[in-house]
Amino acid sequence: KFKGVIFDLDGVVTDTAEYHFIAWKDLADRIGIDIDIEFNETLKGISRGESLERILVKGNKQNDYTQEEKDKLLKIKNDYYLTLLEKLTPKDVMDNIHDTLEYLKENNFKVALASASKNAPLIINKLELNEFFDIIVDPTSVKAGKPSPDIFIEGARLIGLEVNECLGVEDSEAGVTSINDANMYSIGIGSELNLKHANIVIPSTSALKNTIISVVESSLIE
Ligand code: G16
Ligand code: MG
Repeated sequence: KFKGVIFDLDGVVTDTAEYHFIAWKDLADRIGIDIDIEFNETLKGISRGESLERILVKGNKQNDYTQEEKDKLLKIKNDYYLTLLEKLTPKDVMDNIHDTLEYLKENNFKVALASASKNAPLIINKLELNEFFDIIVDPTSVKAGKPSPDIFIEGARLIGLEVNECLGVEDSEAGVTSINDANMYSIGIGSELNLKHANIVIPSTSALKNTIISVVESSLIE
């Protein structure tokens, strides 16, 4: 039944969350807003523009900036983030992801990337994973970001599959909601506590390949 897998990027393929945090923290400091690592959790899977809105709300400064000023702030954040990405190498691919992608390729699964990040093509390049992805969804091509299902639905469309033929892999609460509302089978990576709405939760990517194999096999005998 399952013929495709649609991956989230940050927190699943590689851990860029820390780099996002360093860059957001620097920006927030500049405008006198204090953010901590716990607050950063709520930004996972959330687009760049929406993340800034949430930071401004946190500092009660949501009405202090024009769109033009916000665009400048977003550029400062992204420029810093890009310098941090320079350090990224294939060693930064998360545990078991390479094996999983190789398995999917050998078994003719379609594979898509559904990341909120506009930097996703650059990151996949630096990780040297291009050959494994049939498509990378352009997050600006869909109406609404995660938790809306749009990006996963678009991923399925671009690889030519029905949503119920796809598995989605996510580490964020918003992302799992996005997969579920796209009517796909969701695999959550992380804590049961945050991801209890996923069809199956595994604590880390280490068991991803075997989890995918067992989900695919049990769908065949149903
Ligand atoms: C990632 C991160 C988010 C980030 C978003 C946009 O989402 O988890 O924290 O805000 O991308 O990134 P950029 O500023 O590079 O466009 P995902 O969907 O890969 O988890
Ligand atoms: Mg993520």
